[in-house]
Amino acid sequence: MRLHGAVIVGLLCVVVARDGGAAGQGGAQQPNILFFITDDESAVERSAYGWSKLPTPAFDRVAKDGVLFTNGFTTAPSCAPSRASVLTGRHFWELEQGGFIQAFIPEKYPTVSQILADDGYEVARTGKGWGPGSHPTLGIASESLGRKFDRETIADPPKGVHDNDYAGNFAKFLKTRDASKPFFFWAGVMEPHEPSGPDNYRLLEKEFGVSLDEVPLPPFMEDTPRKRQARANFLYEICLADRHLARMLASLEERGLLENTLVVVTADNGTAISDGSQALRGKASPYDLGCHVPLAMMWPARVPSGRTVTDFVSFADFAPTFLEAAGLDVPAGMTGRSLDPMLTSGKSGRVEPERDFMITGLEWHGEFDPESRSCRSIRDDRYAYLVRYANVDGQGQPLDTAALVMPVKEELYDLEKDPWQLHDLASDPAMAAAASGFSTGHYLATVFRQETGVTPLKYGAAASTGR
Ligand SMILES: [Ca+2]
Repeated sequence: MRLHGAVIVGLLCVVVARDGGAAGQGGAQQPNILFFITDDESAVERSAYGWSKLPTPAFDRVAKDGVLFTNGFTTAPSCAPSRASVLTGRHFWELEQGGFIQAFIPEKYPTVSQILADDGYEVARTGKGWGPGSHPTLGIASESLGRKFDRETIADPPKGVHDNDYAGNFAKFLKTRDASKPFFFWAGVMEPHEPSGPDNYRLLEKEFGVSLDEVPLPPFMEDTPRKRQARANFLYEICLADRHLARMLASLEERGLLENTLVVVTADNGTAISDGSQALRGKASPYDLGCHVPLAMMWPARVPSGRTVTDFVSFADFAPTFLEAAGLDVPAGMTGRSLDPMLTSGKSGRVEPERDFMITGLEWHGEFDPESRSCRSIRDDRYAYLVRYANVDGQGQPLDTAALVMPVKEELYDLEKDPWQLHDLASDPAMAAAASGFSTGHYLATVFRQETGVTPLKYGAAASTGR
């Protein structure tokens, strides 16, 4: 019987240490870690994934000199729970208040940044750290990411673009850091989060050579000049973010630090597509546009380059990866699983066969009754299945606590035929019969229910014990 790797780690309390743990005690040189995370960007926006033609050469370089992940997923399509998973190595549903936006991460959950700092790493950040949170004094705050480097600014930035010179701040950090220590630097780029400047589509063409007619529109969007402009205004900021990444890589190179730095490039959650009734297809939705994010990693000293890996990789896997890379023990409570064996394997394709599915979901994204975005989703190479659950009954009255986990709607998509998840097959009788045979069916009845507390309505019902 196959089990999710995260479950195995959680049950057996596996303690991981590379090279016998010597790296943490002065053996092999501990790597630096640069974690570069943009705000609100789906994987498809990057040309490396084949749909968009947007030039992001720095991201492409990281992929070429390291590994491109084709199935990188945030745990939740929302800023704070997504970032909380990165820091704690847990899925959002394991973090109590940390699973919500505008709440806090309870202090009992150790963060990778604090563990690294305790081991002697210099921890610092620029831009957006963990957040947004409304009660940071009750739990961790952005300060858990060490010293802030935000003073370097860009004079007269384009409209909608923050004036933080992220790359300049990283260079400042490199100049002033204690060179005897390895570092963990969190580059929290606040682009391409909306609002975007209204005329930046002109800059996209002028500076990056992408004209309006080359801007790709998801097929559910109406193709109008105004919407093309809005998309281009947004995409421009991705190019700007990539320019910062290029400068950061150059700064590392100039100082001879690139060789032993683990560089991770990703985005916290998917693209916010403002398209009226279709707005939930991206950010804050359980679809790929909400959860499937760009992901590339390089570490020249240790990770063979030029590979494309199809394993399903979660944001909960980052913290164990960073700790193992540093030769440190992974706390038993971290349910993510280190990517270090995969990174160092030299293999492409599906490296670890058990990484053949992903569970994501959301509790809340600031909406108010009666709207509910609460959902859980499971996705494998072929199918995506999701359940939504309500926070009010049919009369608009709040449900009691027990009822809050009751699913009210399910959706099923065949990604091979319908990659944009536009044609819900959940009510198709033929699909229901076929679904019981696909690999996802197994997980719906076992791991999905165990990990998320939600019983699927149909496809997992036969094998579940009921609730
Ligand atoms: Ca975000």
